[in-house]
Order: sequence, then structure tokens, then C-alpha cells
Amino acid sequence: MTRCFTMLKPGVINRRLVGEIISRLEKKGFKLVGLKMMQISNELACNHYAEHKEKPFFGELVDYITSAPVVAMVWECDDCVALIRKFVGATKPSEANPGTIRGDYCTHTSHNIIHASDSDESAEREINLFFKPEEIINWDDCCGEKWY
Ligand code: FUP
Repeated sequence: MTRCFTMLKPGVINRRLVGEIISRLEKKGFKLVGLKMMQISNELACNHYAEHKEKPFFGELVDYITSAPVVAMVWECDDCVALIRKFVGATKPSEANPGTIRGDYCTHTSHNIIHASDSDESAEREINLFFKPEEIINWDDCCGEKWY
């Protein structure tokens, strides 16, 4: 089992799509082990997107991500980062396939409505940034592996 950090951006809250998108992730079979709604600070936003701080879109990205609450989540499954990234779709909505979350729900790269870690290392960093250890719940999955 590996983990992936995922965040529903403000557009999802504003458009009342939280349940719909979480439902899609659950139906796929990802196991939810962490979940919280939060208004993220400027400092946390800058830290999370630190790799982009020199990019021209950085200011707009931080403004957007702090403009309304987000829903931060941790999902678990085998090869979780690769599977969730496939499910989320390409960064640019113009390149995201229909059927992916970005392909189905957004039109602008700067407002691409969902974040997902891009590697196991990023996932670990981002989970530690957004969650305290006790906020990750290691629950027994009574459906077992067969459910997948
Ligand atoms: P991703 O991992 O798919 O979220 O993509 P990146 O880490 O490259 O980008 C992080 C965020 O920066 C994107 F979700 C949206 C924003 N961005 C832009 O606004 N313009 C760009 O050209 C690239 C990224």
C-alpha cells in the first residue's frame, strides 16, 4: 500500500462538487485514510507550492488556493500516486482526457480544481505538511483486497 495526498481546490467548494468528486475517488476503490476541510494560510500555500515560487503563475496560484476552503485528503492503495494522477488527469485541462476529474470539471490551468502528489516523495512531504500523524486513520478494510 502506498499513499497519495489529494486536495480539492476552492472551485470544488464553490461549485458544490465536494461530494461528487470524493464519490468518484471512493467508487474507484481508493481507501480514504485522512480527510479535512481547511482554509489554508498564505504561508502553507507558499510552502506547498514552493517548487513553483519563481514561476509567473505563482501569485495567481496562491491567491486561488487561499480564496476559499479546500478539502485535504489522504488516499491509500497499491501504486496510489500513479493511479490517482491518472484519475485526476493532465495539469492543463486542454490536455486532460474526458473521464478524468480535470477533463470533466474545469477549463483553466490556473483553476484546475484538484491537486494530487506527483511522486511518493511528494506525497510524504505533502501529507506531513497538511496532516498531523494522529489525523491519519489506519482502519481495517473489511472489504479486503477483493473489493478492488
Ligand atoms: P500538477 O502536479 O498537475 O498540479 O502540476 P504542477 O505541479 O506543474 O502545477 C501546480 C499548479 O500550478 C497547477 F495545478 C496549476 C498551476 N499552474 C498554472 O497555473 N499554470 C501553469 O502553466 C502550470 C501550472
